[in-house]
Amino acid sequence: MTQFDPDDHPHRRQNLLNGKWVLVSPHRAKRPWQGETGEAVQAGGPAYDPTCYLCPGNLRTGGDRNPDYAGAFAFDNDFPALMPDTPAPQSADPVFRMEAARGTARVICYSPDHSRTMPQMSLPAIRSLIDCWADESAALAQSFANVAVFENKGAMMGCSSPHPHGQIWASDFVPTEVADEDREQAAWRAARGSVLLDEVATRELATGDRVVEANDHWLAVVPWWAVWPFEILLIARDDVGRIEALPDTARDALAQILRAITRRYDALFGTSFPYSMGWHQCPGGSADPAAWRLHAHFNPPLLRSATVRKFMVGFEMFAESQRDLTPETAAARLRALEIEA
Ligand code: H2U
Ligand code: ZN
Repeated sequence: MTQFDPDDHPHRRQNLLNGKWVLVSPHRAKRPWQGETGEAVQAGGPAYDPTCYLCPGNLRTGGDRNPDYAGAFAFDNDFPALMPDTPAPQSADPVFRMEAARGTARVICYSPDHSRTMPQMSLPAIRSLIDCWADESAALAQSFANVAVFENKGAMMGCSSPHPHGQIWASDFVPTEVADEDREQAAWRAARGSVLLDEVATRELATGDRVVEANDHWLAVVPWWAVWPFEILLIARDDVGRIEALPDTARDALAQILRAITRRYDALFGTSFPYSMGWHQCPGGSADPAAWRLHAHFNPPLLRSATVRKFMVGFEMFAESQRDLTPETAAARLRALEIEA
């Protein structure tokens, strides 16, 4: 029997944040690199688009007019998935289970500039977005158990407009992914007495194998358990569980690392890199708020070029997530790119 080699032999890794496993099949990544290039999506174009629903001064589909905003700007989604005053369903059937779902949805324009996505925004402009996230998160937490801050970027990820924007869905229930992470982080602290993501950060910094970017307040890694080819986990190094708890210094450092991460992404395949990004923060009614560490997930679909994406089908859909490229190789490729600081 030959000795186990993580770069060659199929193995499984566990995501300690949600308990799920991923199958890593690294030998498959050794098949020849085709260097395939498709039609890359380039950012840019005019700073103002008179037909855009999100540009300053324009009319939205719901009939409201956007103000002449200067920094980040948040408004109530004209087509919210959740509403605060929905009646509760009545169902006692154990087969057809349902429960009430109430909440609210907001849209955040990242900047008045239609043409710039995060990697092209200035650091003060990204800081304005971070402050907007924090203010929205604090205000919505007054009324709702969970505040989900996220961004769909690029048409490939279902983003509906090139104008840089994200969303917030606040709910009176704790959604599945957050509930899983709440359970697993609480269980880790109960068993080991430490904060799970603090342990992860310490180890990742020590080995460096999966580190993409780091500063005094943040660490960006392709996590040990990454499912998407170039997935990134952005971990707060301060002991904070929520966005609004971030001190000024951590917010400035966050602007810096967000820009660096997204610049690396754009540089990887020479395209405006699509992803879905979401923050995870301690929900109301958490099993153990002290076990939480604020973090963001970047789940990008691209695998080999600006157009060749990873499909979560077949084995991934019916059995378990699977990847060919190891997280270590993905991190090394992202790290090796030349970007402007
Ligand atoms: P996505 O690009 O991630 O779909 O986000 C855009 C959101 O903006 C979407 O939820 C809302 C859509 O409902 N929207 C408005 O609320 N008003 C508009 O005029 C356009 C889009
Ligand atoms: Zn616009």
